[in-house]
Amino acid sequence: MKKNLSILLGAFCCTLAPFVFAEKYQTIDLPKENAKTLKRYGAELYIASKANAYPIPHVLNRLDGNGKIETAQEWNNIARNKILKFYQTQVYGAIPPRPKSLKFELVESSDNALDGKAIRRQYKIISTDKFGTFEFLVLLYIPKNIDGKAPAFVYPNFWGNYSLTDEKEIPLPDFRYSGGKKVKIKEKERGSRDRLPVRDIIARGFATATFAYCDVYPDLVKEDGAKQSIYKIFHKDPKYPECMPFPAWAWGNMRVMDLLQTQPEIDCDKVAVVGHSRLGKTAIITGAYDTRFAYVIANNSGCMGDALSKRKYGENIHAIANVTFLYWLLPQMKKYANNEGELPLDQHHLLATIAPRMLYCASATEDVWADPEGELLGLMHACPAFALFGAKNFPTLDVLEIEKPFHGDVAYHIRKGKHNITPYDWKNFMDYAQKHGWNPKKK
Ligand code: GTR
Repeated sequence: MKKNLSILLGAFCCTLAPFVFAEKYQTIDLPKENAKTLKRYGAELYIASKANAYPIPHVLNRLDGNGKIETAQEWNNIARNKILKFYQTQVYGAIPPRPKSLKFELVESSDNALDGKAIRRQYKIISTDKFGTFEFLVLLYIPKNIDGKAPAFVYPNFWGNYSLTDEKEIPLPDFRYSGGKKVKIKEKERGSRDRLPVRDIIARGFATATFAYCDVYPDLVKEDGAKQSIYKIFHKDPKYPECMPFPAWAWGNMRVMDLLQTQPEIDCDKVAVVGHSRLGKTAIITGAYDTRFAYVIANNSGCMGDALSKRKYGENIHAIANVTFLYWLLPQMKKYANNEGELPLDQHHLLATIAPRMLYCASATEDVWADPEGELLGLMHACPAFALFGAKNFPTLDVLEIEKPFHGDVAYHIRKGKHNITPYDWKNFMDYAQKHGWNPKKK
C-alpha cells in the first residue's frame, strides 16, 4: 500500500511538477508484458510488491556461519577466497590458465590515427598450450596529447572491432554471430556502433583496447561454442560444462591486460575493465579474479551480474539456466532456479571481491529486465566490504535519481533510456576515474 502510494505520488510529481521534484526511478508492476513472459519464463517477473522476496545475507557474515569478518586482512585471507571458490565451482566455471606461451604480434599500426590524435596498434594475441595455438585480434588506441603514461579501458565488444571506429585499416571479418547465427558483415557497418566512443576517450587522455568477445568463445545458443573457443588449446575435446563461456571471455580480458603490460605508453596501475550486459557480467568476473584491474565497470549487467537474485524482479536464474542461455551457468545453478532463497550468497558477494578497488555499476530506466533497483542494491550490499578498507562514501536508494550520477568511493548512475552503453555512460565512467586520480597530464 505504502509502495503504491509512493508510485502514485511519483507519477504525480513527474507529470505535474518536473522542475520542482527530481525524477526518480521506481520499480513498478509491468502488467501487460507479463502474459507473454510468464508463459515463457514460468514466473512472475515484474510484480513490484513481490520484489525483495528474500533476506539478503550480510556480506561480512562468515560463510561457515561463525560470526562476522571484522578486518580487511580476514576479508582478503578468508572471505574473498571462499566467495571466488563458490563462483568458480557452482556458478560460472573456472577461468582457463595463462597459456604456456603467449605472443603479441603487431599486425598493423599508425602514429597518426583518429585525425592525428592517437597511436593505433592492432595486435594478434597468440596463445599456445598443450593442444595447439589460438589467436585473436586486439585494437589499441593510445592518446598522443599527454605527458607520461595513459590509463586504459579494456572493452570487449559484441560485433567486432571494425564496428566501433570508421578507420579503414580495421579488417572486416567475414561474419559475426547474432542470436547464435552467422551474419555476413557489410562495409556499411564499419563504425556504425557508438558503444566505445574512441574519440572522446582519447581526447580525455585515456587509452582503450577492444576485442570481439566471440573471437574467444562464440556465444552460441547450443554448446558448440566451447569447441571453437580458447579451450581447444587446453582440452582435447572441449565441452560443456567443463569449458564455460564467462570464464573464457574473462580470460580474453586478462590476455589484453598481458598485452598492455608490454606497452610502454600505458600506466598498468590504472587499467579498467568495462563491459555491457553479458559482458558487464564478464567485467565483474574479470575484476574479481584478476586484481591487476584497478577499476571494474559493469554496465546494465543485470541478472548474474550486479543485480541481486534474491530480490526476484526482472530476469532470473530460471530464465537464464532453463530457457535462454542454458550454457552460461554451471548445471549446479539450476537448483536455485525459482528457489533463490536457498542461495548461500548473492551477487553483492561477488562485487565485494573487487574491494578496495574502484567499482562502477550503471543502469538504464527502460532496462527493467536487468532490474535497475536490484543492480543498485547489489552494489549497496557490497559496500561493507569496501568499508573494511576505510571507504565511507557509499550510495543509498536516493541515487536512483535519473541522470544524477553518484561518484563516491564506489559509483552508480541510472541513465534515461534503453539497455545500451552510450557516450553518456562513458563520460561518467571517465569522470569517476578522474575523481580518483586518473588524471593524464595534457601536453
Ligand atoms: C539478454 C540476457 C541478459 C543480458 C543481455 C545481453 O538476453 O538475458 O542477461 O546479458 O542478453 O547481454 O545483451
